[in-house]
Amino acid sequence: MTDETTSSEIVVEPAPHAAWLPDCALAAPGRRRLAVRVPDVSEPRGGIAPPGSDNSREVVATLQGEVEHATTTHGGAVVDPDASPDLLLALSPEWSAPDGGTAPSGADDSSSEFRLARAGGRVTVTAATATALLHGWFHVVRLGEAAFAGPDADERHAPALTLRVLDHWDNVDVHPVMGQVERGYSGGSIFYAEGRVRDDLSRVTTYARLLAATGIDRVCINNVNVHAREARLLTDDLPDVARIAAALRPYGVRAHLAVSFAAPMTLGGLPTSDPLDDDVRAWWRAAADRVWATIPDFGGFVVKADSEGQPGPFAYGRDHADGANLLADAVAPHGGVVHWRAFVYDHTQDWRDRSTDRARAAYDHFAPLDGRFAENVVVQVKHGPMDFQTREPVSPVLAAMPRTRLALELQVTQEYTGQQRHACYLAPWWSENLGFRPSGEGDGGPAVRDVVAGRGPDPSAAVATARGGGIAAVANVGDDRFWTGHPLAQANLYAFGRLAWDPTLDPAAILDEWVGLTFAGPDGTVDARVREVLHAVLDDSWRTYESYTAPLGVGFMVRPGHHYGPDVDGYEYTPWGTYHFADRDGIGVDRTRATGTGFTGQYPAPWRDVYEDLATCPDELVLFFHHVPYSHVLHSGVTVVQHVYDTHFAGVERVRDTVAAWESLAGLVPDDVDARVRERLAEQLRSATEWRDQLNTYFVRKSGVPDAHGRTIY
Ligand code: GCW
Repeated sequence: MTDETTSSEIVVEPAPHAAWLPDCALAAPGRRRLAVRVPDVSEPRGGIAPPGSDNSREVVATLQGEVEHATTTHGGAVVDPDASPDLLLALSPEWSAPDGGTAPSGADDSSSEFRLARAGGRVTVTAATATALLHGWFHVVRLGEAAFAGPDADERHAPALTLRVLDHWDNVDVHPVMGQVERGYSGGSIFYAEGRVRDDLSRVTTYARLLAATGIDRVCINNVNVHAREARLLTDDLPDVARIAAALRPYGVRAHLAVSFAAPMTLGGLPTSDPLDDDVRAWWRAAADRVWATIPDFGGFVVKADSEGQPGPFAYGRDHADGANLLADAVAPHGGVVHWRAFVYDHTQDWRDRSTDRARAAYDHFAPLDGRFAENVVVQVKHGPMDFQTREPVSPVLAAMPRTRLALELQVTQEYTGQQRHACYLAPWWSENLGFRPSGEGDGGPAVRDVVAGRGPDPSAAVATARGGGIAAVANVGDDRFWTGHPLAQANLYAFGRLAWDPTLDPAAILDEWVGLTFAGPDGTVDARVREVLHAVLDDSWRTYESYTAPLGVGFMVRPGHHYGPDVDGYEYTPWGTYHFADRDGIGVDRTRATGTGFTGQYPAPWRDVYEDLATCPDELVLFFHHVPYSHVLHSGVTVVQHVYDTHFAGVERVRDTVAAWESLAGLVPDDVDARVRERLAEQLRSATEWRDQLNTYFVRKSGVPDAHGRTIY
């Protein structure tokens, strides 16, 4: 604001949307008698407790504020803990979880555990740490009346996954191509504006509150593509990073930073970033010491190295274990963790070369390194071998490194799934990935959700003790009033948090919770029609999106660069390694051992054989693994080309049904939400129609095979 600004020019921004924590959602506990019992809290290190023992006054104060707010809003009261409250929230540092022994760096799930006991309609939540107690409070909020109804109970709740992280691809400076938030579809960054950390970070605290209500407790605050400006967050801008950490802290959320492997040179002036160089090691140690001196509860570093132009250990003839262990050594004295991404591949591939297969890259680089990573390194693996596509097989890396802490990486931001213009509820897709069993679907062996919890096939003792590497996801949040651009994309953020806490949850049940909270009326309940329509709109929306975009697991076919909308050959003759190889006879990528790239051989049995053989390869992945004629008959009984026509026509009809279903809610949902969703649905219908027509036209022209039903194709 300048001196000349007059009051008439002051623009009052509407408050951010309440998402899943509108006041109405607090009705059940808010109209009761609530109490918080807190022992004397010692305050080591200026009020910030060391990692794993976060009984800080700050989180306790947050909890007291939450309880106060709920009761003031809904007519209940905060009472003395000894006055028989309806809900007692008791912080009890000596209360320990049954399996609460010692855990190495980054493994703090026992400190996240809470107990919920109900006796005669009175509820007591007990936890050893303030953050766990806060999670217990939000658990009660989520249950609503059901928390107090029902038979007596005594339950323990702990997250299945120790490390639950959201990665923000936010830039400090607006990047000339990628903008303020890389692959962001929700406006600007909540952390940065005008080339620096925002002065007003109150929205970051509101964000932390939303995350705490889902169970997320770690956030990486900058893009893994670390540009020159962003690199300085590690050094010059540390005081500003500390302000962000302080804004997250009241809700028990810890900050992490993405760092550049070249930092010893670009920031430190050293002649090298060689991970085995003594000066480089000393530089990183000093950098980490400074970070933790400034932010004692800092979480750790995230690294994208030797990938898409980011610097890494390959420049020095070193491997990724050398690189990761360099940083691990620096953060270890502080209990820090290093998330090292396995997204390493050659992005300057020759499209003429059919022997190089991008899908193979992560396994080829990382599987041989199993057992060499330090215990505070988490290797973060994208769920699929390519790149967050609508459909891919599960990455074979997740089945290949039993002696390494592995994290599953998901993408909440909808880069390839409609960019928050299309309604696409991703929990069913994530759930499929989490439930995939490397040793075969039928055998009841460990699933991916077990692998990342340190309970995969034959984990090493170190991995089991650390309870694996957990889960991470690229966030979909910005400074948009609805947080996520499309108001219904909030459901994805909510669902990610809930699946990170309990990966066995049913996606439809998670959606039901989200609807119950987000659309709660004044009495805390939701109109049955609203509930029904939101399920109709979202439950199968990922499959609907799949049906009108790239078919049968082949992937991409998007506009290069921004990745929105159809462009079948957009990437076909580029260096990015994402091809479909369509010709007049057929389409798909031959990744078999017999005649193709051999990628199927990266899977353990039975998958290596299931995928290898056309007779057993699942339809939805057939073009990922095989190059087949258009006339190839799928297990579903139709040919590949007819499948393309059928699904694309049907997909657009389903979007039309979605629009009609949503419009039937007029007057039952808030006007601003309604208006924004309608605008997005109109674009989804336009875009789905464009996808249908381009895909169908491409296939009919390439193959010469007409649609069996004679529908319009151009
Ligand atoms: O999907 C690709 C994105 C890049 C991103 C990269 C990654 C941050 O198109 O924008 O870069 O993945 O995951 O590192």
